[in-house]
Amino acid sequence: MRVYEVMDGIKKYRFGIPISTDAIVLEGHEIDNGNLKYLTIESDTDFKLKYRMNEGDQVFGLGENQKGINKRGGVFEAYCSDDPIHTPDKRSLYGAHNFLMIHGIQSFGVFIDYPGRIIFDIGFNNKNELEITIDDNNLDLYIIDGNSVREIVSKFLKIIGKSYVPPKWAFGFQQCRWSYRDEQEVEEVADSFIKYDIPCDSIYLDIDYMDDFKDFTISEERFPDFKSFVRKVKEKGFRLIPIIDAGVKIERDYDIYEEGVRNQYFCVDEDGNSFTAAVWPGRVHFPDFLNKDVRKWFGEKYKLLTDCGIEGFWNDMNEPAIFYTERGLKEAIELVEKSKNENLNIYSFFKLTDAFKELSNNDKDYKSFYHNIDGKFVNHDKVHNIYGYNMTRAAAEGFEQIESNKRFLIFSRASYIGMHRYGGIWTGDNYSWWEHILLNIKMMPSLNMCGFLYSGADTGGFSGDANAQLLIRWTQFSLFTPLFRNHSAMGTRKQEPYAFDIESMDILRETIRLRYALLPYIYSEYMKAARKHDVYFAPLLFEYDDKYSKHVENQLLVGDSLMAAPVYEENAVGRHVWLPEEMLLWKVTNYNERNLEVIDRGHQFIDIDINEIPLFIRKNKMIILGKHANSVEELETLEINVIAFVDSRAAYTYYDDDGITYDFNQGIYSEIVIDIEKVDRDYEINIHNKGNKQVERINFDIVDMSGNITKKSVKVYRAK
Ligand code: MIG
Repeated sequence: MRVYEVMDGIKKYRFGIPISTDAIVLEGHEIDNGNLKYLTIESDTDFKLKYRMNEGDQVFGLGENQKGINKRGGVFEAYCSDDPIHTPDKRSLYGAHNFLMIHGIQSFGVFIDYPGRIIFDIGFNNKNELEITIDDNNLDLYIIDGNSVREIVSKFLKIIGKSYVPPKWAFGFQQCRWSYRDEQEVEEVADSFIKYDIPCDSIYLDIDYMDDFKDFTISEERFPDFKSFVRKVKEKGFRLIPIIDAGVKIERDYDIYEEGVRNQYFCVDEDGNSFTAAVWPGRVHFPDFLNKDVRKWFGEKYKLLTDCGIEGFWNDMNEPAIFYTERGLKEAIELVEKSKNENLNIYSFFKLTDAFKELSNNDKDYKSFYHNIDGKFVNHDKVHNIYGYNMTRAAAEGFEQIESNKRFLIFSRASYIGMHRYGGIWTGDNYSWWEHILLNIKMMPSLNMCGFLYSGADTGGFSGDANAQLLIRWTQFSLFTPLFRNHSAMGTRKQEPYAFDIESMDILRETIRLRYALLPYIYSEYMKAARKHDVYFAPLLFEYDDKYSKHVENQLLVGDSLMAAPVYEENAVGRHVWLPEEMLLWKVTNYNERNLEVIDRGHQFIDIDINEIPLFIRKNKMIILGKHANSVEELETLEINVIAFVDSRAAYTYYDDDGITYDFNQGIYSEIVIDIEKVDRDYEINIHNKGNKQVERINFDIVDMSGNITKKSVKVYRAK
């Protein structure tokens, strides 16, 4: 074992010869002291880390996973899985995010940088034991010290590098469905948003836009003149976002397939032949994204679509998902033949049905192919968790070649820490279940702790049928998530915001309008988090250390000023909220109205009708509000509004930039610092406009502890 100091308070322990994942951006230097303090490590051919948890210790992190924000009591497996049924017993979902924190008598963070399978037993087998097990002993272990979870997270976010930043329009509302199949269907969606006057920035193209599910092709039958169509839809105010799948169809004369074979760009089987599996198009090969030449080749292919005016993509099926392989199918069919005319009993019958259920995403298949990493052949199973990561990296590196200073929208289904620098993620195939709103709420801060800021769930649920109430409540939460997208599966009930009754549509319109009105705040908070190694969503305990705040899992801090307490239960007329201090409650039905109410510290039951969105503004904080528009680019921010809850003094830094380039990395952005101080019975307002943003006027609603509202309007002068 070799020990490195990565930065102050972070040590890396290197076991064996790990495969590089590029999760970490800081090298560090080797040191002598290998003291692992309170951890026990057993390592010869495999690896086991043990920690005896104290009573009351909490465990946070692990990104995209089931269960609570506090992971104690659970067992989890890092192995990117295409499993569309997210029931609480599932040990892995699409991402592998191996960072966790213990919060208790001793607080510290652990990151296991290892791209294969890892088991995290967090007091499942033995309630006080944390056990991390790997069937290998080549890995890097990072231990992160800090006095609070917030400090540990922020140190961790420093060593993994800054988050991906999407274009600002990607913070608008987005509409997806599997599938809007052809020009006519896409236009119908666009026209409906226009007709019903509901803001929306993008419409998605799922697999049916392709010709026979072939990556980087377009069905001529359904989209006869794609380029003009992209332009036409854009003129109506929408961007089209096509899907890209990991598997490349095996078909003679399909150029991507031919080039891949010719250059040996695909993963190979035991015999060195391109590995064959079946997904959408039937038989496919998998590009070997772990090979940088392959990344370059595949990344450049996105140009075929960007040349048609496309500015955003989603990368799917990149765990990679496998429907079946010939090996598996052959074995299953043989079993069917053998079972013909048999008197099947409980064992033989289940063996038969399991043979088919286990065809997809089978471990045997994942162990049967190889990557070429710098000339060395590595079994897929050992690097499974960085496959989707590198597909998305290929896309991001491609965009850099295509137009280096332009931000593209890109997000992925599979991921690993490190990928957050290249793109966002969505949380995969959830259901139209109320339980999945709550899961969505709990997952967001965990994802943020692992670096994934640009993320969100399929709002309204992917599988299953949503009713209007579920979609409304879900949208009322998703309006806070950076990726704000309604998506549903083939065969399910229509789920666009206008697909239900008029009253529900009116509520959804107001909800989406609130998102656009709040965008100055949402974008400002996102960008500050991305630039300063911080989170956007946090559990209450990041800011409050009273005994209840430590355990709240259904309220979240959104940026620095807001607390969200969404309704996630069917037919609820309100909900319980824990308030660690007085807060200003703004129940929004229409964001132009200011029905503001001070709520005392303590346990409160808040009435919340179906058309009400509760926003809690923290004490001595403020939010920035513009006016909605039907797309992000049309937002007007010459005049902005501030709602502030001021006991003594509140300050806010309102960040903005051009939203389309990376110029902010060169210091080209604006910050307006707003400072409100209570002086006698009045307020003194100071506005410091740094940078070149044009804001001419700020209108204030300042609320004091007794709920009295003071209105002010201040002219803003440009920076000299
Ligand atoms: O096996 O492209 O998660 O969002 O609509 C399903 C079709 C494949 C899975 C994605 C989902 C997408 C669907 N895809």
